[in-house]
Amino acid sequence: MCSVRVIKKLNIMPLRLLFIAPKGKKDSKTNQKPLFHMAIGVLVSLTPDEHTIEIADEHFGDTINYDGDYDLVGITSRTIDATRAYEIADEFRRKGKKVILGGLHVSFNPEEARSHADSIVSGEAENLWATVLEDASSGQLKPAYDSKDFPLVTKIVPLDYERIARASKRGKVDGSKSIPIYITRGCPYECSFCVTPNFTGKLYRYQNPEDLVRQIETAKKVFFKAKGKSSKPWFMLCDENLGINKKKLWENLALLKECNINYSVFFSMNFLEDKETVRRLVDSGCNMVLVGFESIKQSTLEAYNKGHVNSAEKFASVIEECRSAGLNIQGNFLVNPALDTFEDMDDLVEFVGKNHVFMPIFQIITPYPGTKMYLEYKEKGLITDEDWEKYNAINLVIRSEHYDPIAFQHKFMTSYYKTYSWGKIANRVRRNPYKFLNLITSLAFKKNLKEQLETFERNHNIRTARTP
Ligand code: B12
Ligand code: SF4
Repeated sequence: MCSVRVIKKLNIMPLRLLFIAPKGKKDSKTNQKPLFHMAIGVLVSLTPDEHTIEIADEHFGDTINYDGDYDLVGITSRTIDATRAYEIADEFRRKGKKVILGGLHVSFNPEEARSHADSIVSGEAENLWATVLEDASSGQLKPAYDSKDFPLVTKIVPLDYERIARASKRGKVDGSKSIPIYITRGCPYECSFCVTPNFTGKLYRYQNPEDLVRQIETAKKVFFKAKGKSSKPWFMLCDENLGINKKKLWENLALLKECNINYSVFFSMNFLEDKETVRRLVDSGCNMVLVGFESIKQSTLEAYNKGHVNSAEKFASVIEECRSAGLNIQGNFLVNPALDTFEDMDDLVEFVGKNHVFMPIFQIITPYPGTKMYLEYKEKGLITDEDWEKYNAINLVIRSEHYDPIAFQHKFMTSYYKTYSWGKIANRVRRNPYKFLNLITSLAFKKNLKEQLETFERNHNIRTARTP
């Protein structure tokens, strides 16, 4: 066994690798972006030391050096960024460089991606990346790798923050910019609009406690510098749903408390009904929880297979209890032309205003490839547009039977913008904990939404008198 390992090792030629996080033209401008793309962080951490790595992240405006001396260019893809990923891949290939495409979008669209790359990776990289690198260094890169052909991913690879910092162009940040980390992967629920059930969802996995604390301490050392009020680092927990197992959750919250950080996290609503969990979240440094409310109508929640996770009738009281405990709830709401009327959108604006929901996000339902919804809509011919640039959840890409599509989208955008009226921002800041955070995020969203709405109205020749 030992000799096999030695032979394999001898075969490895050190590679110069470039990892790219592309940014689609219609990807959001908000500053709620973590310091690096988690897929790239994982790839860096999986790569054996003999290879050298550079990272280019377009979300931070990094330029891409198409003439750089790279042996292999790895590009990640989410649907919203896929078209741009292909553009970059094509340009590198014109220059004679080897390109490998991976990530959520190409995992579910390998045929589409094939003409843009030398190799396509479908699924999670943890158990296949070493093989890909060995093949690449011996000139035997295969056209496709699928995680299904490798052992199931059951463990979380700790992130190598020191190496990520060396390879990336990001310097140290204060507590107003988030450093990504995750404690768990997966979520056992099966909401029809979500990619997770068909990707990481099947097996819920955890970090080792020692790895978690060590990573946070290293991340602080390489990425954080204290400045004035933001004297604590802010971590974005990129877990899909941290709350699944209460016992483990509480253990992890105790570890986070030891680390003395602020953090935000994705959580489903049902777990926030437990007051002790909320208390422990706050106590461990959580300043905001991103919750997919999706809809304030139970019938719509049922239609998304989320009725057993969310109880619309409890929303208002849970928000109020979290607020009293010192926790902001960021709400994500989906609007669907098949399930929601204009009056429902008015009710939603009223609900968000009345409950002072922190940093509300409205999205038009979007059937992302990889979801149950995508397969269903595709089969029924309900998808009207597969220009992936438009999959930013503020465009209507499905058929709208009851409303004119432009009128529906305009109603959506004006409703969304109304949740950032001056009056609602003032109430939000007055009522919620972390007032400064409420103010700056609201102002950033308001500016962004105003630009998007004005562009939409200009493009569609819509005139309105509006003063929210
Ligand atoms: C954290 C998170 C966010 C954060 C941080 C995003 C960021 N830039 O990192 C915030 C809140 C900002 C965010 C925003 C958005 N998000 Co989001 N987000 C997530 C979440 C919960 C976790 C993402 C994560 O960190 N994953 C961990 C990494 C390691 O996983 P990974 O990227 O899949 O990478 C693995 C493999 O794919 C593979 N791989 C990936 N790239 C490559 C490349 C190569 C070369 C190789 C070999 C392998 C490989 O290996 C990796 C390790 O196994 C996911 C849920 C999910 N299931 O992924 C949703 C998710 C990714 N988000 C989603 C969406 C829709 C969005 C938004 C468009 C929402 C909006 N309207 O604004 C924006 C888009 C912003 C953007 N460009 O990323 C969708 C994407 C669907 C799709 N098909 O693209 C997801 C899947 C949720 C869902 N609804 O199903 N998001
Ligand atoms: S609870 Fe959240 S992460 Fe889990 S399947 Fe539903 S939307 Fe996806």
